Amino acid sequence: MPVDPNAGVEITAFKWVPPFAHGYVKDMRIRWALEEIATPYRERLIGGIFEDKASDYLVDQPFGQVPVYKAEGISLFETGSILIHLGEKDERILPRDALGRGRAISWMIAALNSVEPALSALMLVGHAGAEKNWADDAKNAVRPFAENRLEMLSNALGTKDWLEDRFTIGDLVMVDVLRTAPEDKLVAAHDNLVAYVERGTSRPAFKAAMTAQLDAFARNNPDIM
Ligand SMILES: N[C@@H](CCC(=O)N[C@@H](CS)C(=O)NCC(=O)O)C(=O)O
Repeated sequence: MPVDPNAGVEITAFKWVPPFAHGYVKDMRIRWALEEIATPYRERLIGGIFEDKASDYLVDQPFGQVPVYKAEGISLFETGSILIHLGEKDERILPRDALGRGRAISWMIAALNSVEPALSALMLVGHAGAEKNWADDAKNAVRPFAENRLEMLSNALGTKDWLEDRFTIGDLVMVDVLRTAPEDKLVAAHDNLVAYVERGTSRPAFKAAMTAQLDAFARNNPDIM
């Protein structure tokens, strides 16, 4: 279990988020990667998701978001950038050969840039449009876009265990994106994607990361857990 208050690596996370977000805040992706490479880290917990962020935090993360990663005099924001950095340190999550490395990064960017936006659009319409008369029209407009992305992803994965020939940061982010899909029937329409998410979230490193995020909320919000 690599959470260690004396560790040289620091990541930021929120002290509090609404219960529906427990286990889904994006520091999960960094916790998961650090577990995969057995690297201890300490947590720096910042104000809750709806609180104003201290202006000094904006130096570390210009948008006031989590996570931020700090170690060895380096401060990084954006999960994708942090994951490449960690991958460069440890081949367990990023192959050393140029092709393998490039393909893993391609898949990670595909997860962040091609798949997640389609799912986020649907989720945002769902939240913003709750009980509004335009919500169904908006969802109907956005949903085929998300469905198409998942269909193409399912075809690319085929019968493989992982997107390439082994687990990489590309799978780590893709699995995390898919498990947060806003509507059950989206991923569930593809047996291979369901199995892929199950495969990823069954990894001991994912489970340890989940435990660590939930523990941090429980420790800091004992009254509302
Ligand atoms: N593109 C950023 C997104 C990070 C992100 O969305 N963080 C959320 C928590 S899951 C956050 O901090 N939300 C609060 C906000 O945007 O003000 C990354 O990948 O690091």
